[in-house]
Amino acid sequence: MMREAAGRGAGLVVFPELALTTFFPRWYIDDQAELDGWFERGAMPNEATLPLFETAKELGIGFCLGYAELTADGHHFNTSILVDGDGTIVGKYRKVHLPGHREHEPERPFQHLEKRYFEPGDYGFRTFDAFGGRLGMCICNDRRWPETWRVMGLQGVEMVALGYNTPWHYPLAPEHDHLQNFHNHLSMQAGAYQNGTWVVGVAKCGVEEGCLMIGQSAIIAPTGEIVAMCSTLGDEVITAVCDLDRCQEIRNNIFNFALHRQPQHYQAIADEEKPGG
Ligand code: ING
Repeated sequence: MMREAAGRGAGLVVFPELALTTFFPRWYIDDQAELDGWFERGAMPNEATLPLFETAKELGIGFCLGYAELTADGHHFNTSILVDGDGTIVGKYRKVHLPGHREHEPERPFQHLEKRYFEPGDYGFRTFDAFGGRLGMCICNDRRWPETWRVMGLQGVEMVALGYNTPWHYPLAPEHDHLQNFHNHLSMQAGAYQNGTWVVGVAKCGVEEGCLMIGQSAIIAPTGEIVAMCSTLGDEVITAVCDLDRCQEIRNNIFNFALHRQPQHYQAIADEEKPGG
């Protein structure tokens, strides 16, 4: 798929969340060695990913890759890296918003044990000057939280690359299952428009180990418009020409932060919730 993208002239390929493995948080795994087997140990590239790095360098194309990270000192993160066209890691992100639950809940049709298997990311939401612009990353559930986008928007982000593994069925609110695709695009389009940034949101989709996950990967302009979208649940490559200067149409006008924001009224957003709401 990277070769297909490069053949179309793409300079950056974005892969999904946990692109190297199945979405193993859907299983209760009580053996730590078995669980750690799903993680990439230490620094990247490792033996398993070296071919990807080498192919990217051969093609002169950058990529964003989501994977499970086990650090040398034993910490577990849901991570993504940004690698530029000569194979240099220019950005790294660790998922901040971990959805799901911590304890085994056998009554569920499948688990969502990200709170058990990963620690909340410790990098926060940073931006990286690469690919001729300012890029940021987030992962899956992060896209649903407006804070994710604004913290990067305040850094002048021009493109946010994110992957997601989103089950169609949400056991605690099945009445919303039919809204998963809508909420996916709602979150990313709002993030794009309200911060004047491009967004590339990439699904690992289709039926994985019996679990149907949504697709509709999309490339979204700073106006919030979807300029490219996948239309199947199979392996698909979508591309778009993303003029990062178009961010200014939004950032110089409707969302000119210096001109219009009133941060003296926003403190509540950064505070802990008060008990009882
Ligand atoms: N997955 C899901 C997501 O935030 C989820 C969890 C599914 C939340 C459906 C709400 C509804 O897209 C991950 N991996 O965060």
